[in-house]
Amino acid sequence: MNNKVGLFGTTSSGKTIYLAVLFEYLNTKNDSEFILDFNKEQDSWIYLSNIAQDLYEKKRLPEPTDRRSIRKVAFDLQKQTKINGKFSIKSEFKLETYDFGGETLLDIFAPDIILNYNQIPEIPDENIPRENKPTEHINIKKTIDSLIEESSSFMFMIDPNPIGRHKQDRFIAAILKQIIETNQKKFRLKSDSVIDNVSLAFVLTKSDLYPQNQHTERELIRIIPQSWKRAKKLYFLNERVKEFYITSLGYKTKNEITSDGIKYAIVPDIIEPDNIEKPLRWFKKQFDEFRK
Ligand SMILES: Nc1nc2c(ncn2[C@@H]2O[C@H](COP(=O)(O)OP(=O)(O)OP(=O)(O)O)[C@@H](O)[C@H]2O)c(=O)[nH]1
Ligand SMILES: [Mg+2]
Repeated sequence: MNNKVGLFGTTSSGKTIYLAVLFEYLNTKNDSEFILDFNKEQDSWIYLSNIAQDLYEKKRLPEPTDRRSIRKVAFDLQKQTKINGKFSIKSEFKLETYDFGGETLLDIFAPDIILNYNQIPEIPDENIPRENKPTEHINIKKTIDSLIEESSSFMFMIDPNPIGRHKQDRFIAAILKQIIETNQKKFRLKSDSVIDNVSLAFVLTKSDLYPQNQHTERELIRIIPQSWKRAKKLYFLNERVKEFYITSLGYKTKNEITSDGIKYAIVPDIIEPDNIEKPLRWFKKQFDEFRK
């Protein structure tokens, strides 16, 4: 089992904020289990530190991730251990994930949307604002295909309050379908066989919106019934599918609604994320177990 994690979620599910908050949290929290190391991944560092700075200092939410952008976000997660009174640092695993614009993913995976990936407009390089420029020009669909092919773990960011509920379920179900087909092909499995070497973390985001109601599994069955069934009952080992709930911005977040009914967060003075390390700890356990 390799340690590449694919991160997916529909637009506005909280992918970018999660990555930026995780970055800040792991860099500043001394009691955290993990230490971040960006050895050779300078671009990821620049990308995340800019978003984190906007969020923590200017209290500004990130813009929706650009349609044409796929940002590789890669870092080492290391662990500090104390042996005979001496601290030493050991690399635990390398996490390589991607920050996609959820709109782009919808274009590719949600069939009712008119635009398909061939039609994503190519915008001349000089018209892309500098700060939004992808680090490299890549074929988005191909990149997603190879991410699915190469990853052993997937993190699905599930919005409790999605812009379109059916769309979110269909979208996650479509990605799961591709994960299933890719792995069945790769390991020459029969079409009804269970895939035993893929881990799936379903992460219910924005738990500050429903602080009283943390029956995560029940919520997932309600919000993404098709996807949950496909993951939990049909194609994957039960112990390799797990649900989490997190808040990146924290329980003190106030939320407002725009005139067209879209909920958005007011960045609180103090950002106190909850549970954001849990999926990572679980992935680490999965990698360790598989190595044995
Ligand atoms: N209440 C609350 N709202 C959140 C939280 N995280 C994200 N949001 C809200 O969700 C919106 C989208 O978050 P992003 O991280 O930009 O979402 P994304 O998945 O990167 O979206 P795309 O880039 O469009 O695919 C934010 O503008 C916030 O209003 C959270 O922890 N709590
Ligand atoms: Mg984003």
